[in-house]
Amino acid sequence: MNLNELGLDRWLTNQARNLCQPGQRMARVTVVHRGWYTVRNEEGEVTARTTGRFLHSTESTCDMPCVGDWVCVRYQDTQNAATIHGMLPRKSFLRRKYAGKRIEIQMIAANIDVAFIVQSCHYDFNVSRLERYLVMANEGQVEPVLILSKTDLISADKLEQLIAEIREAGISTRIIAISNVTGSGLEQIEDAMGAGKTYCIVGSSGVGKSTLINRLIGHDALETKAVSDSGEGRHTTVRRQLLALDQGAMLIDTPGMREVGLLDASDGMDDNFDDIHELSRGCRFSNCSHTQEPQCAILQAIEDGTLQQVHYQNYLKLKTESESNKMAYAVKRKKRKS
Ligand SMILES: Nc1nc2c(ncn2[C@@H]2O[C@H](COP(=O)(O)OP(=O)(O)OP(=O)(O)O)[C@@H](O)[C@H]2O)c(=O)[nH]1
Ligand SMILES: [Mg+2]
Ligand SMILES: [Zn+2]
Repeated sequence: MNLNELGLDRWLTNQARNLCQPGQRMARVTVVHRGWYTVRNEEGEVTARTTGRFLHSTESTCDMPCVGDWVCVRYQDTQNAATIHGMLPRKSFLRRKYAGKRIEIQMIAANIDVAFIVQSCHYDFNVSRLERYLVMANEGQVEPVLILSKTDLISADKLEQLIAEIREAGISTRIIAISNVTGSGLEQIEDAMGAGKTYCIVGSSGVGKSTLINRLIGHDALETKAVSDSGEGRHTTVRRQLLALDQGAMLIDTPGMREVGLLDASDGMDDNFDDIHELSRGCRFSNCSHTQEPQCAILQAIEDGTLQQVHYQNYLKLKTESESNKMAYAVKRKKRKS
């Protein structure tokens, strides 16, 4: 595979010009291990470690390479190991707040063209959670596509109902309904994928992300495991990994996410909730909190039934969460610096 087939484009090449020193070559991170990386270039994959100087130049976990990143590496004489000296700016990314109490940004993947956001029709389905993923994708300049998996476990009527629920929430994102068991919908996913483009699959544990990749690759490249009836996932996939398909696209498998916490995602919020954003221009007061003010266009729209209450509540919830995490993060970084 040449570097363009690995996803390198003109923008990234221009970035590399200022960054990669003589003797260094470009490579793409395909796996992040604890303390080391697998990187790939036109000749194949090798093990790589960051140099001390590179480590020293990083300020937060976000500055460390993640899967999908492009890095400047120096290959050792033997050609089977390399050192990472620099990292290119990211064209796009997926990131979230770490799960649990930790107030820190966790990178999921970088330089992604499309996020396949997978929810299972069976137990996992949740429109508010879908909206979180959409905010995450919008924030990182990644095009989202929704995948409803395990359609073999529900009736056609039920599937229609789920899709209607998504549309009623004002989500116009493309939806592909699939079954890894019957194979239905898989050709739509194949058609949606282009050579040299990178696709990242995200969603809860047990929804069939790795199974989908195996089906697209045509053999069991990734481990998958049955889930209990209640849908409790087992977190079978434990690392993010970039794989290349024969047809030329690249796919990143990710471990199931329990939480999609938002931290400083205001751009993603505006994009995803553009209906609310648009409506709010009609409020009488420019600083309207849309809770009790007179002549509030949002409250009016809810009353008229043109804006769904749940959609608006979710907006408020995500906005508050994103902003309060942002503040906590800023305080934490300030403390660390001093
Ligand atoms: N009925 C049905 N089962 C499926 C489908 N896709 C996957 N499964 C099953 O669901 C279970 C979980 O699949 P995985 O592919 O391991 O799920 P995952 O999303 O990769 O899970 P994590 O790696 O834990 O994040 C396996 O037993 C699969 O065989 C589907 O379309 N229909
Ligand atoms: Mg998996
Ligand atoms: Zn208002």
